[in-house]
Amino acid sequence: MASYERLLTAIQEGNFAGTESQVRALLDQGLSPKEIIEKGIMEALDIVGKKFSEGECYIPEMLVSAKASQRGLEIVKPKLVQSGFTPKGKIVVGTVKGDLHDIGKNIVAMMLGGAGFQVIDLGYDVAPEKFVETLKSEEAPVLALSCLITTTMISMKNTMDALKEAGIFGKVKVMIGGPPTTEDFAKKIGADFRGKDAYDAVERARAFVS
Ligand code: B12
Repeated sequence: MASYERLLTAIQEGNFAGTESQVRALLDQGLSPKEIIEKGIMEALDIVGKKFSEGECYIPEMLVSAKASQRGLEIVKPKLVQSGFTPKGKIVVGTVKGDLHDIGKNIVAMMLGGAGFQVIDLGYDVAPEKFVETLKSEEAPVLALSCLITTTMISMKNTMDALKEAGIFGKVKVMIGGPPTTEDFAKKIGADFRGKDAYDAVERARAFVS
């Protein structure tokens, strides 16, 4: 019998097979992908993050937990995306330069994809110029930026500056997210919105393109 407790343990232990089987079994039990992501995957990473802060675990443990989470996410992804909608618009998504954290960004990208947007995911450690180049070549009206470390917030500002230099500031709607970001920070760098989670991202993307 699958349970959130078992999923939390599997992710914390970096047990890939256990993570996959718990996620599959929770889906079979009728639990929603949204709930599995929130109560299972994100909760487990929160626990790992707290342990890391308190010196109870180190980067290798954090990394295997992150990889286990990604395996779990791959399993829920088709369920999120399968509802079958017409594309609602293009959104360029990425984690900013210097930052390798991509789990939250992947969830945001997945949810946007699931909500019918055409997502162009540039991955992590993305340079400002790359965002600009892609926004231009794809003629995408929305940009979603993620960052997890306080020291990489500056890359969000640099990306906004690059939009200004390229003459597309104001023409592209920009949303930002990730724990160190705030609404004040968004205002300061000229972003249109700061979202707290992937649901905020979807809601705001809908408003941006409507
Ligand atoms: C997993 C992890 C790693 C993995 C990342 C693997 C990967 N592929 O992502 C590895 C091991 C590589 C790693 C490395 C490091 N990490 Co790390 N990591 C974490 C950990 C445990 C989980 C992060 C995570 O994935 N959370 C789950 C996701 C789902 O949440 P999320 O990203 O916040 O996303 C949600 C929302 O924020 C929001 N969101 C996110 N982006 C966006 C964008 C938009 C537009 C919107 C609207 C919403 C939105 O929606 C998401 C879903 O709802 C956190 C601790 C924590 N509790 O967060 C530390 C943490 C982020 N790491 C930290 C640190 C310090 C590091 C290192 C510097 C450690 C070191 N000394 O080397 C390196 C940095 C490497 C680098 N240059 O990036 C610190 C950051 C502290 C700070 N504030 O600056 C944390 C907070 C740990 C801690 N407590 O100290 N890390």
